Amino acid sequence: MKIKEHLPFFLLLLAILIKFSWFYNMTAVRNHYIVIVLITSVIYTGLIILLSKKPWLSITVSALLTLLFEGEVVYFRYFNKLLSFSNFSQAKFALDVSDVMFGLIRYADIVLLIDLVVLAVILMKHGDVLHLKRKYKAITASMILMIVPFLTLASFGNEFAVSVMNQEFFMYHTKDGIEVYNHLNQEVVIEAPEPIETEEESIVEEKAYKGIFEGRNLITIQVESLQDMMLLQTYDGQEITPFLNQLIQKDSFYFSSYYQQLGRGNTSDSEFSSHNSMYPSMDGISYERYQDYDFKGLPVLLKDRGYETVAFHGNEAAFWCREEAYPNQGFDTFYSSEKLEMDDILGMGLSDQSLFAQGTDILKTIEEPFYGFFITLTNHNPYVIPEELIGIEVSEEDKSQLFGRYIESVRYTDEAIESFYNQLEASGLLENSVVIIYGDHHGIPSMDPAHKDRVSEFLGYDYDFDEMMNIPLIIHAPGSGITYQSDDIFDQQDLLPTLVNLFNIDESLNMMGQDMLNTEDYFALFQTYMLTGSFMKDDTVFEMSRDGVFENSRAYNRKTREPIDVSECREGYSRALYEIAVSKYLLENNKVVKESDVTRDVNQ
Ligand code: GP9
Ligand code: MN
Repeated sequence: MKIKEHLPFFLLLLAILIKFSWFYNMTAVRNHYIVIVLITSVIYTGLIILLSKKPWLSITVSALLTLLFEGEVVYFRYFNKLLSFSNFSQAKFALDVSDVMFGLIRYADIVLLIDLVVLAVILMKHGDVLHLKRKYKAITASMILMIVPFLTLASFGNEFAVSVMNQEFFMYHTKDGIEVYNHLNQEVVIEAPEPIETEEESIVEEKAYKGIFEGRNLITIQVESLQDMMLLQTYDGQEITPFLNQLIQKDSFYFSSYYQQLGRGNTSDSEFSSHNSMYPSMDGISYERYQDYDFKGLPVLLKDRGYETVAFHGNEAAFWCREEAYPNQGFDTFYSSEKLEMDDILGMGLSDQSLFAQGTDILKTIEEPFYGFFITLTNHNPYVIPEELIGIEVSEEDKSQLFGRYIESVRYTDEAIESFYNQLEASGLLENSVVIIYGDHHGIPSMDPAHKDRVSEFLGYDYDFDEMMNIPLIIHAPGSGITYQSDDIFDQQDLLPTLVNLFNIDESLNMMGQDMLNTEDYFALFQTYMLTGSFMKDDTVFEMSRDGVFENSRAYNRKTREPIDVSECREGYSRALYEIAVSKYLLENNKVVKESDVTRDVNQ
């Protein structure tokens, strides 16, 4: 072989190897890294060679695939997960968060283009080096087909094949495509899962706090991107959330280890989990997928008891399919941007200050008791607050980063909530109300080293998933005299069961969560950011491995930060999978409010 003659081809191979080494570094491949880089490189090179007779086709396919690789990297930076065909339903909302997306692109991403440059030069000048003899073409084609035995082996549970399949670009997307196709074609019937052995649930005879809020109005403030680490915390000697800190101290239940519970619908899933105590879907947006289904979540239960139920959000009604979903979720009226006066736009929509002011005026006109559900928007990534509205001093260096802007923005929302309280008090609505405040989900991704390092420095310990996904929950009841603080693990599934007890609206319901005031079982599972199978129980944090192999997972103690042997986490892992299967079964078969052969309580 004449090396010189084939030099352009070797250069192309080298560029492709660099491209994928970098790609898999960016998508956190840790197991079988070299094998995976080689497999993708072989398949990708094979495609180029097979198409090289038509240079424009070859370069178009590479360019399109490269665009996908970049999309994958950007998505991974935010969601800690590869894209799925089930993400298509989210795509229509992507433009509205384009500034977040563009903020995730790095200059270094240019590495992904390296082979395209080499390929363009080759096709222009030395196109023939890619023209292989027929028999070599056959070999190349058969190398692409190596996907088939891998997927077959993985389907039999071979650990190596499973690990490679879940990480390698072409195999993962082939598997994902088949799964999503089957779902769309209704070939998959969601069966009731087989019950698993778990610890006996503690049965509480006399429920604490039963009915103490019966008959009061309820106002929920779901705060955009509010993390618990901002509360009871100072920045340069200044309290970040002085008003919320004050609320916690008086007439409140405060849960400081409360967790977000999301599927594919982000903010809307936070609403869905909190209102329905069901795990949101990973196969699409729950508000879209289950919009015609029967629910008996918080708004419906209150409506059945004579409450007027009203939702407020300063964005278009169609966003996250709220418009279609809210009637069956139990809302009488939805005040979205179409119905509100859009008189003060900040970031993605109406400012929190204006939302609360208009909301108070509307609440004054409706008959009590009412349920007012407010979804704030101002504290949304990229957290840009106009100078004159910034109520906290942040250093120039921090201000140039997400972390500093986040602190300014959180303070803005804290002040907006304070104004809301003042208006509610002045209108006489506050004293007979209960106000719930919780964050919808995290605001600063811990997966991104640029943010992780600064937040870790701020906290004084490693900023990891247990801190990132920790949102605050405050249940404030003026005049109640309650000062209750809990650091036990709960999540958004647990809100409804807790309120069912506090408002005495108990019914025979299927709920995945539990009453936080009447349990000693502290458990939360995760499906986003940490992969399905991940969970937290007591002080243990278990993060399911990126490659889907249990033994490759990671576990640590959230208080000591010491590693824990993953073999101790089998039971929690099985429980997480089981609970997701039960929830999926109930939702997919529209059995949330109907008599069901499966309930959440595995001991029944
Ligand atoms: C959109 C708002 C923000 O209406 O709720 O959604 P997010 O981008 O946080 O999912
Ligand atoms: Mn949100």
